[in-house]
Amino acid sequence: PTSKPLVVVTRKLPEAIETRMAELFRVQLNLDDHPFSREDLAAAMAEADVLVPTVTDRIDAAVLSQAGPNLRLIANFGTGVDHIDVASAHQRGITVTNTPDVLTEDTADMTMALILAVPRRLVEGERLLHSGKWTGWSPTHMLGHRIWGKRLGIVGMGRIGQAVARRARGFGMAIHYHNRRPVHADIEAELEATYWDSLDQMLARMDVISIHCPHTPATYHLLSGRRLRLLHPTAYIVNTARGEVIDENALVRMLTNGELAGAGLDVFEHAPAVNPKLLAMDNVVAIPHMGSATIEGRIDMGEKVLINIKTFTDGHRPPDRVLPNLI
Ligand code: 8YV
Repeated sequence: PTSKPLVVVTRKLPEAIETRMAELFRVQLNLDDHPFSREDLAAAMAEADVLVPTVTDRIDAAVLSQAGPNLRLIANFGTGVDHIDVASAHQRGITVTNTPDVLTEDTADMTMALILAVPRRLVEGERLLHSGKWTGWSPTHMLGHRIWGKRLGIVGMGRIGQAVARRARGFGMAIHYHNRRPVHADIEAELEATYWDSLDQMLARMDVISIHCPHTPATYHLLSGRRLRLLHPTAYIVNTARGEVIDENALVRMLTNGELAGAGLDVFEHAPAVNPKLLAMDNVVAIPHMGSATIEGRIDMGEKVLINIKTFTDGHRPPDRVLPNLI
């Protein structure tokens, strides 16, 4: 038989996944986990049969133009593919796959943690205790806002949005959502969710907004300055999707001016750069893209990558193909 395909992996993956990958394929691993430069990426593209990138690799048309004749599959380690020019890849006959489903529940958990943490001032309280300045309980000390009985507006009711809705219902929130289309009537009934065709109208009526749409040309700055101003000054905003969906400068301005109650952010428009103003605000909880960061989840993601590569290199259609017209 012909020699095994060469799989180039751009970041360090869980040990068990790398071991299995090395059994199945010829591999070029990144054992010290250095982020790939544009040159590293171009070299990998030129050599590989299969590339396994992550969200930290920008695979645009210029990088894709460096692809060698053997590159047939980009098996992304992650669900979001906004860092990959899927249409250009497709034109070059390169298949793209991702790792959906396995990180839905973990990301929804982290979202719920932020939905609780910001209104209830969890991190602020922890900082106070650590500072040694706590002088004891008082009836009016460190009061936050309850989330029970409040309206949660979900922007993007896909897998993660629905998983957040399920959790939020358990916490007594009323579920509202905006999506390109309403979800299936059974799901709407199960979640007692209210569909808003108009994002603007929904924003004006919510207590908490949580972002769960992908970043695409259509959702870039979907939460523009104009739309953010539709929110109540008492509203909170949470983003575990992609930083680019919110106009971050407008968000910072509004938080600074007290036009919003607070924000819980896992993602940033210019990550890993984070606007220092966000870090200085007590009513902002900012974490470094940890939404899906569980040991179990990373192994599940790696297994998905393995299955996608194996089915593809065996000549079959991989389960998690990303088609350009679906983005
Ligand atoms: C991953 C993510 O950590 O899957 C995604 O879209 O944003 C993260 O959960 C990252 O993408 C890995 O490439």
